[in-house]
Amino acid sequence: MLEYSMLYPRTTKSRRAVSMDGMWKFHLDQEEWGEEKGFAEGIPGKDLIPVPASFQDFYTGKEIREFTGDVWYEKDIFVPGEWEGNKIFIRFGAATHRAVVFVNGKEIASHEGGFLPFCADVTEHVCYNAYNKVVVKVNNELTVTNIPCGETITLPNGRKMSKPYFDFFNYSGLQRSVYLMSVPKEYVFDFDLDYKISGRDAEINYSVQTTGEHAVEVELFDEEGKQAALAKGKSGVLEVENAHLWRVHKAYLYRLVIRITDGDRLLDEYEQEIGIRTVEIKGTSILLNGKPVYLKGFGKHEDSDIVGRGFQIGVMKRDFELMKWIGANSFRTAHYPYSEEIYQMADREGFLIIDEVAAVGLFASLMNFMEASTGKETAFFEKETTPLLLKAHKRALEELITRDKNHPSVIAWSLLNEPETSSDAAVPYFKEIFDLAHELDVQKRPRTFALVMNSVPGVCKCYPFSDIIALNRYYGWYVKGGYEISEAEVLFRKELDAWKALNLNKPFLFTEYGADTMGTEHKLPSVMWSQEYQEEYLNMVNSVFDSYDFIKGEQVWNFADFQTTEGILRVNGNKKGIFTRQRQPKDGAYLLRKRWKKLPLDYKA
Ligand code: GCB
Repeated sequence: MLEYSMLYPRTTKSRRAVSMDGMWKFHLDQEEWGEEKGFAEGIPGKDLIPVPASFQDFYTGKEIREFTGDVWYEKDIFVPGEWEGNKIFIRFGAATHRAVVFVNGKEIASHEGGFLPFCADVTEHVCYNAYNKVVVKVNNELTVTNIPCGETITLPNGRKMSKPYFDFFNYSGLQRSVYLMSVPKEYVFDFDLDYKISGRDAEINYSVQTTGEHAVEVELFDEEGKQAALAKGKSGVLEVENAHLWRVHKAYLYRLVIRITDGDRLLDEYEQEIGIRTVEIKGTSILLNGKPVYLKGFGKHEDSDIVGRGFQIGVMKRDFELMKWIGANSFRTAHYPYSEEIYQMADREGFLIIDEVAAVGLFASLMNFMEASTGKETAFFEKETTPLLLKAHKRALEELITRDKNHPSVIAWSLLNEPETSSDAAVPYFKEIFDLAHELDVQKRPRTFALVMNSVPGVCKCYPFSDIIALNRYYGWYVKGGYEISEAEVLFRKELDAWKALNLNKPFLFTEYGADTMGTEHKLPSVMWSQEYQEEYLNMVNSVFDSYDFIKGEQVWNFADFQTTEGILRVNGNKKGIFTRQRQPKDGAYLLRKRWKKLPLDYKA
């Protein structure tokens, strides 16, 4: 069991959550002497930086943008006297990729993994009714023993540099909100929900974990604020008559209130919006509330100008408006768990999420997606360090499922992106990961992983683990692009025919396909990188999708242009966006809009 609660921080009758977002003191530890120089007690300099944000794109010096190593953050926080007697936590939405937290000079907590929350229990270390110094050391080095995978090299000038095994910039820092929290000694730690729909009614099987033994009650309110169900006990059933189901683009959210009581006394209260819906795979269908859905949408990134991967509430709003405009109903959180606020918004807007853990770069190559296109085979899982990677991966998966399991929008778990799947050593690794996801999720949501170009029938040893077969394919871009596109189509269909021949009786989904396109480039006749070519490419793949009944969804790569490491393959970033990085449409957006507005939700049912 996790040692701290993953519940989203909220102020309720019994809890307080105070935002620590804003300007923090900031210092890059170029000399690597932070510990020795006592930064834990206070960092040097006067530089201030916003939290949440990636630190990289604010400054004008390249050595800051490319900095690899430890960066230090500091903030003084006032802890109210009336909180004494409660548990006091500092909760980080994420610290990329690892962090150590110090309070008043003392090391309190550390966390590995850059895209999931953690809490530092500071109860015994703060001074009440006084300011307390919070210092955080954040490290952004990439390794092959943690996810996402990559390397850290040292240049001849002595500077370290990140070499990601993945195609997005290694943005880092305190990229999500930080909260100071007060919760009662006996508090709601976690809860699970599972749904059963029978006719017009629904049953919610629940179980609540608390840190004590007092009585628990659970109450459900509808959108009008009327009580819809009430149950007592740490586990039980909420019976909801005439249940309003959570549906695609027609989300109905109930408010679940969990209380711990001691007679008439309220010990703790926690609440969260939930949606009643079921998810199931039957044959080649993805069923939501028993009805088939066809997924239309995107692989995304958390990425925008200036703040990098930092959570930006305005960018989130714009992204949802664009996704609605274009007729999308789903997205994959490529290639890491996103900020919690994005899942809350998807719950509200009725979007379907394939929730991905940060297991990307599990392929021995600096550009896995490129080398895999050439058919290169590697044995990533045969390294001596693989057991360490597996441990970190399992831990991240546990945190992910614990954090996100109660979002109605989350309909599937993506457990890896483009791993190596051709060696025997991959198989036991996959088994552990897939079994763990099943064990942790009471709803037993479908599990998947995104298959790289060379993971094809006859080569891939791991697709049998997937409940949904998710393909990342670039016929017409990395394979036979431009004037050779007609051959790309032939090869594409040939591969799909080979999958079809296997008769897997499972849904297939395209989790990636796309063509780099400069938002500024028009060319008649088309050339690769022009907007005209993106349209030609999309028309080709769409006609392939329409020819196979077992393909139950299309998520184009990518929603928007995004930053990557510089290099000869990328023009200041990956340009496969249907929208620019500034969230304006390229021509392909209008093409997809026309298609997606027309395709019914139960397309190919
Ligand atoms: C992929 C990767 C994604 C890349 C994309 C591309 O297969 O999963 O991270 O950005 O290809 O554009 O090459």
